[in-house]
Amino acid sequence: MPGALYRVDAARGTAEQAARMAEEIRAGLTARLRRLPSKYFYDDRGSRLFEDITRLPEYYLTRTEERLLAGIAGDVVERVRPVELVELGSGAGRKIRLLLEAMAYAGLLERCLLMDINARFLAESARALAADFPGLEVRGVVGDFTGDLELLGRGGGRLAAFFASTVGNLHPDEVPPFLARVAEHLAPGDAFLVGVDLVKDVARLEAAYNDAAGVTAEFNRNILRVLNDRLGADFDPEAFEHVAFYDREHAWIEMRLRSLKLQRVRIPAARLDLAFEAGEEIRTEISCKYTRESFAALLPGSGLALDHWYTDPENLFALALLSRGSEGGVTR
Ligand code: AVJ
Repeated sequence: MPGALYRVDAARGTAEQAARMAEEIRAGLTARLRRLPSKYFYDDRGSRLFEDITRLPEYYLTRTEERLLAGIAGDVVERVRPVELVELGSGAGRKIRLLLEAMAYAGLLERCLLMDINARFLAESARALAADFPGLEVRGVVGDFTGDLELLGRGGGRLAAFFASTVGNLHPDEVPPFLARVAEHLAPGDAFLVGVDLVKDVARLEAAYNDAAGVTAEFNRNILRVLNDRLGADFDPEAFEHVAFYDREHAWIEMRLRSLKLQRVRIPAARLDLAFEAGEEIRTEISCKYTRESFAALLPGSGLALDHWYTDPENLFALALLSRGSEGGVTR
C-alpha cells in the first residue's frame, strides 16, 4: 500500500528477552504455589487460540465489549478530543478501529501507537491500520505492558485504551501502581479507557473459562508448549489437565494446569529440574472480576479519576473512562 505509514520497534533485544523470561519462569515455578506469568500464553498459536476463544458462545466478554464500545466510541471521543490513540495489549486489534473511526469522524485522528507482546500480530495490525486509515501515522512497540511502558513516551492529546479486561490479569494489588505508571505517560486532560469484566452469576463466569469445545483448555496447555519452544523444556502438555474456577473471596477466575501423574520436567534455560505429583497444580492465570465500587477503589493515588462508567444493558462488562487530573504527577 503506497504511502502507508507504519513502523514497529521491539522494546528489548531477543537475548535480553530470553534472559528475562527464564528468570520469571524460574521464580514462578520455584514458588511455594507454582505459577506462570499469563503473558506467556501469547505466542502465535496462543494468540490464535485466544482469537478462537473470543468467538465461543460461552465467552461473552469480547462481543459484549465490542458492542458496548460501538455504542459509546463517539461519546468517549467527544469527551476526550484525542488526536492520538494508544492501545496496550492490542492483539489482533479490531476494537481499536471503532475508536479510530470516531476520531476520524470528529476530524481529530493523527497518530496511533500499539503495544503488544506478540510481534507478528502487532506488525499485522499496524500494517492493516495504516492501510485502512489513510494518513494515520501508526507505530507499534513489541513489549509488555507490565514492564515496558516507558516506551510510550509523553502524553498530550492522547487517549489510551486497554480492552478485553486484560487489567483483570493483574493482581488487584498491582493495579494502582500500573495505573500510576500509565498516568505518567498521559498529560492532564488525557484519558485511559479500560475494559473491565464484571462480577456476575458464577455459572456464567465459570462457563466462559470452561467452554464445551475445549478451546480454553488448549489455550491453557499452550503455555507449556511455549516453555518447550523458548526454554527447551520437555513438558508433555497432554499430561496436564485444564482447571478453571471462580474464587469468590478474591473475585477472580483462576486457571490452573493439574498434573495427571507423577512426572519430571526439565527446563534447561531456566536451570530447573522439577517433580510434579499427580494432582499438583500450576496457576497460569487470574482474571479478576470487578464491580464499579471495587474498581473505583483502586483509583485513589493513581493520578487517574473515574470520569465515566459505561456498561451493557445486562451489566456483564464495563468500559471505565479514567481521566488524568491536573494535580500533577504521582509521588512514588
Ligand atoms: C484477554 C486476558 C482478559 O482473562 O478472560 C480467556 C484471557 N483466559 N480465556 C481473560 C483468557 C482464558 C482473557 N484476557
